[in-house]
Amino acid sequence: MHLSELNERFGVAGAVAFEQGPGGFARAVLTGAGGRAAVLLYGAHAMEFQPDGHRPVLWVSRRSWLEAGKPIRGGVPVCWPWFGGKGPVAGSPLHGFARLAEWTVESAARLPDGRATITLVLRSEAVRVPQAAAWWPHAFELRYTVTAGSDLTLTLSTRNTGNDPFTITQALHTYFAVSDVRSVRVHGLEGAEYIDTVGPETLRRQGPEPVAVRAEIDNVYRGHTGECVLEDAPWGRRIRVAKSGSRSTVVWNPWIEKAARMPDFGDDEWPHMLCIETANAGPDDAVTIPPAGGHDIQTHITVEPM
Ligand code: TA6
Repeated sequence: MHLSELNERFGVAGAVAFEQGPGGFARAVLTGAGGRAAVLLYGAHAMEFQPDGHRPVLWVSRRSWLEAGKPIRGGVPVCWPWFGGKGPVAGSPLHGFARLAEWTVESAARLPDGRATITLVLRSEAVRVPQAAAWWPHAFELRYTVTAGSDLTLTLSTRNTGNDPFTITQALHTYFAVSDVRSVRVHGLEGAEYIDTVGPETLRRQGPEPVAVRAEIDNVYRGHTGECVLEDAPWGRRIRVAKSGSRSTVVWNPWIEKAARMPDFGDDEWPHMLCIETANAGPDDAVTIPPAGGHDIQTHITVEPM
């Protein structure tokens, strides 16, 4: 749908507007009371969130691909119907295909509390990602609601519209902008069991201290349903990451060598981001959805001064 038609059908004066975004992708700009956000229709990819009076909250690589069919490095990738490289067949894309698909707008509004909201939809019959139906021969309907004000709420609803159950893993793979990843701490994971996926997968347990980053980190905290707090003292802010419908949290920073190996990640960018991902990363927390059943996963991001 062209931008003019999107604005005519779904635009909300002062709250929701559609414009051409990076890479030429159509994007919705949400202007709520207390903050703004931007989300591409491509991949339902949230690219920006900025509460009034704060620095940008999401990070996007300056080297990110911005082409249909390629993943965007940064923002909030919607990882579905599988997390990581656990696709059903060899060669299926990392973190699933929902982030590679063109979503459509279902509704947009200004809420009574002043937040701006948009709901995007992806139905199995409308997926134009080559081979998606071969990777994932199930009928489904996804709804993704982005609501922005001084906080940001992202909700991914999966519905099984077919006749057989299917099992998903998933993540809202949020890339947070930080002053310097070596100076931040992540609270809320103390004592949690996690799989360290750097090198051979190793089961470990977080001590009583908050998570600090001193090297490449790629931890899948299992059975974790609570809130994380990203404390960024140099920038004088705390970012709260609350969630629901998620039983794992992933913390990732590629550090020096891995960043240098990634063509869509600037060699000098690794100190400025940290992923805290609201996930069901599997296999212990994979979600089986029966016909006509559904599952919602939500992340709720708020920023406060330290
Ligand atoms: O969530 C961590 C991770 O699986 C890392 O191992 C790394 O591969 C990263 O995701 C890549 O995520 P992206 O969404 O940028 O493709």
